[in-house]
Amino acid sequence: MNNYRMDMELKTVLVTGAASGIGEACAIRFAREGFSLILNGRNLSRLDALKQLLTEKYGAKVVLLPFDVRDGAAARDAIDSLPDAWKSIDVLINNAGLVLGLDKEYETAPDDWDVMIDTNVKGILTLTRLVTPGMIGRGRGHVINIGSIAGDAAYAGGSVYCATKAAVKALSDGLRIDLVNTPLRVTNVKPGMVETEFSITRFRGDKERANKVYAGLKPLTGADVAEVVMFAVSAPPHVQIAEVLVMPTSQATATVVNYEL
Ligand code: NDP
Ligand code: 8X3
Repeated sequence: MNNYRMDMELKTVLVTGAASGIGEACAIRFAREGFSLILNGRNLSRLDALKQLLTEKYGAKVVLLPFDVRDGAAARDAIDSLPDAWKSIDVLINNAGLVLGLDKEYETAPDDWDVMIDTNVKGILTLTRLVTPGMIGRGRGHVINIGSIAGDAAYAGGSVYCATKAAVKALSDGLRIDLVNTPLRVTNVKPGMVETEFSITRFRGDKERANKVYAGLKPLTGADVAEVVMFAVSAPPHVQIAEVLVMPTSQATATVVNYEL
């Protein structure tokens, strides 16, 4: 997997939710490959620290674009504010996303529906709407949506989150159809269990409960997922990796996991 044949026309990547987890790992992976990086997130101090690391360690060019992906106007203003040299975004990684709680569908708080749907679904739509037309105009580009195994089948306590990730599959498939007469590519990367801050957010800051999710197995890391993203982006231009389901070896479905390793 390390022998990358990079299409050197792809030079600038925008990663949403880059301050931690899979997004941060993608930023590091793309910096290693020589990309210029536009990093979105909400935690400016974390983004600043990541920018410093990427600049010092990889000599990467980095622009920080802090905004909440749920805020369409802020997203538009942020993209408009990019210096001309940075406006040619070649790879869009729609990664920002989250789950809140493990509640039954009829007990999930409507405010939580809104946060998950607005971030995981409308956030992707917003960025895709802002960035894809430029890609079409330039005749090159790749949209990576970070979906989930949760989009393939619902699990107990996951109704709303699973619905958002099923929506990510539909949005990815629909966009691929809409772009079929262009050189652009669309990839839906669907990870299983990845140890990031995902479960800490799910359990509203309860790290002990979050740690138990991954105890007794070897979960994926953000870097494992970033490697899959890079594989898709570095495929020859005529090869479109449409969808990838990637999970730990000790996981078979969202709910069938061997905790004895
Ligand atoms: P993390 O919690 O580590 O990272 C999520 C990132 O998204 C955070 O940096 C967070 O920033 C950011 N984010 C959340 N909401 C917004 C917002 N409204 N605007 C901008 N940034 C936002 O978790 P992961 O890295 O695991 O999650 C990344 C993606 O991977 C998500 O889409 C998730 O659904 C998906 N995924 C994760 C799996 C896992 O097991 N971990 C498995 C399958 C898919 P902030 O600190 O500001 O909240
Ligand atoms: C994250 C994977 O199965 O915990 O999308 O929902 S799962």
